[in-house]
Amino acid sequence: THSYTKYNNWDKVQSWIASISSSNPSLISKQVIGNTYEGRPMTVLKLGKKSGSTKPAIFMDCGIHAREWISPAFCQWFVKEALSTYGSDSQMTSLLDQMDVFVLPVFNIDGYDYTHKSNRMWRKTRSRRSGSSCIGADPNRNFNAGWCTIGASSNPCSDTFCGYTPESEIEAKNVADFIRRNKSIIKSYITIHSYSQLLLFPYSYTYELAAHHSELLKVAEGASAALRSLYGTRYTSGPGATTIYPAAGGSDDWAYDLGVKYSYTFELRDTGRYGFLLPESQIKPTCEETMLAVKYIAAYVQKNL
Ligand code: 0X9
Ligand code: ZN
Ligand code: ZN
Repeated sequence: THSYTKYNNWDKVQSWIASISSSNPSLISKQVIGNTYEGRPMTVLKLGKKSGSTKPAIFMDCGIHAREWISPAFCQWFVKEALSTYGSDSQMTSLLDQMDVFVLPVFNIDGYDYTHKSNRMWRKTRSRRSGSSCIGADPNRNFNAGWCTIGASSNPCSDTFCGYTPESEIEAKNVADFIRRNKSIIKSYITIHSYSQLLLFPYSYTYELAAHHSELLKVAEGASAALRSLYGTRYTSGPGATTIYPAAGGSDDWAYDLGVKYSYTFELRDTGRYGFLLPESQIKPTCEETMLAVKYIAAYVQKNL
């Protein structure tokens, strides 16, 4: 049975997606944006009060990397909190009245399933190509943003394999197609990873500063301060290239260059004690503090529509 304070496997997340979207039809709907390599449906949840006109939106994904289990846990938490606080929390109410939030609870479903069944430390997709016995590519090296020029490998056996071409991974293509299709309404792209306690923004494929660097930094610092206000958890903010490492082909840089200005990558708890194996006892505090940061970004985006 599904629990917000446990790491749910894909079967549990899938049935949760079905039940949560049918239980709240006035605030949530779902759409399949394509299937994974192994044929699992990628379902995007749309949160927002129905409105006559087209609303601006935020897109958030979790679980690009299979082993980062706190990430899908956060997307599930976010959906629950959005639904349960709409109508009582003035910020959430105003957000969902004015905007839609698209949530992809697990991006790399095949990999996530594999970490539950076979190899807890798997990172990549699970795609196969004739000519190599190694499986999968790094979805966060497979986007068309300085693709495979730095911090990525062209070796199919590497954990940071960039893939055979940009969007060779069907999961990356499905997400990129969805964002391209909805480009005129998507004002912010938020992608959730772990671990290191960082709030990153473009660029990671180059050391050049983004055109909106100062504003992106200001918002990231505000979001980090909001996060820290709950339990004192410290985050570092900055451009990916200098704050974590240079790495091309990421979804954040790709979305930004497409025109989605407020593009952020979260690296959630912790700083290495448990790393990817963050205990379930930390799911609730991690999600509660991260909610404050995501809501801070959302409020800023909303104010600047
Ligand atoms: O390397 C990554 O993809 C991310 N770190 S992780 O440990 N979760 O793998 C950081 C992504 C930062 N953004 C880009 N490199 N574009
Ligand atoms: Zn990651
Ligand atoms: Zn809460």
